[in-house]
Amino acid sequence: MKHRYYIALCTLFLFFVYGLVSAEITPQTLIIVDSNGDGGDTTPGNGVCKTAANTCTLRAAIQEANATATIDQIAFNSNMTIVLTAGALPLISADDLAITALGGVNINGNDQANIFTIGGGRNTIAGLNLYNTATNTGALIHVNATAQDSQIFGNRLGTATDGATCSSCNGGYIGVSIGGAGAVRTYIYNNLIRCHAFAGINLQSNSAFIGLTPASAAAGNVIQDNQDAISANTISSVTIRQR
Ligand SMILES: [Ca+2]
Repeated sequence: MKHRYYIALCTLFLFFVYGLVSAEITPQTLIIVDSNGDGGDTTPGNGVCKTAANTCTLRAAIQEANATATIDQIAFNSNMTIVLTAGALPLISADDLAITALGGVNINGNDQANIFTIGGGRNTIAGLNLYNTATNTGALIHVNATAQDSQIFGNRLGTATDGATCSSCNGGYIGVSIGGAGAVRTYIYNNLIRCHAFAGINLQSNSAFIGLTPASAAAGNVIQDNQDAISANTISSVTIRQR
C-alpha cells in the first residue's frame, strides 16, 4: 500500500515537472545557421530550419523565416564561407527579420544576379561580406518595390573578410540597388562598398535622397555614412534615375 502511494506521488511529481517545462516552450524567434551548404528547407513553416542533410543553411533559414511569423533573427554559429550553388537566395518576404553576422561570414554569389532581395518591411542585413555576383546585371543586395524601412549596415559589399583586391574579389554589377518607386526609406550606413562594375549604390526610386531625410519621408530613401562607399567603382558611383 505504501509502495502504491509512493508511485502515485512520483507520477504526480512528473506531471507537475512536465507542466512546468511545457509551459516554458515558446515559439522559436532565432535561427542559427550551422552549415555553409546551400540546400533548402525540407518543410518550410514547421518552425525548424532543417535541410535534407539535417543541417541549417542560410537558404533554409530564410525559407523558414518567410513561412514563420515569429522568427525575427538569423545568426551564424561560426565564421564561414557560403557559395550560392542553388541560385540567388530566396526573396525575403518576411517582415522584421534581421540577418546578422560579426564580420566573419562570407557569401560568394557564384555569378548569380543577386545575393539578397529584400521585399518585406523593417528587415536588416548587417555584418556580412558579400561578393562575386554577375558583372553585367543585378546587385549584391536588391531592395525591391515592396520593401519598407530596410536597414543595411556594417557589411563589406564587394570584398571578402580579408578585403581582397578588386581583381581577385569581384563585387559584381551593383552593391545595393533600390528598385521601383515603391521602396520606402532604405537606410544604408557604415558599409564598405567597392569593386562594382556599374555602381556602389543605384537608386531607381522615383523619390530618392542622399544624406538627408526628405520633408515627406513616405517614398524617400536615406543613404548616409558609407565608408569608402563609392570610390572604387569603375563606371559610376551613384546613379539617380529621375521619374
Ligand atoms: Ca522547416
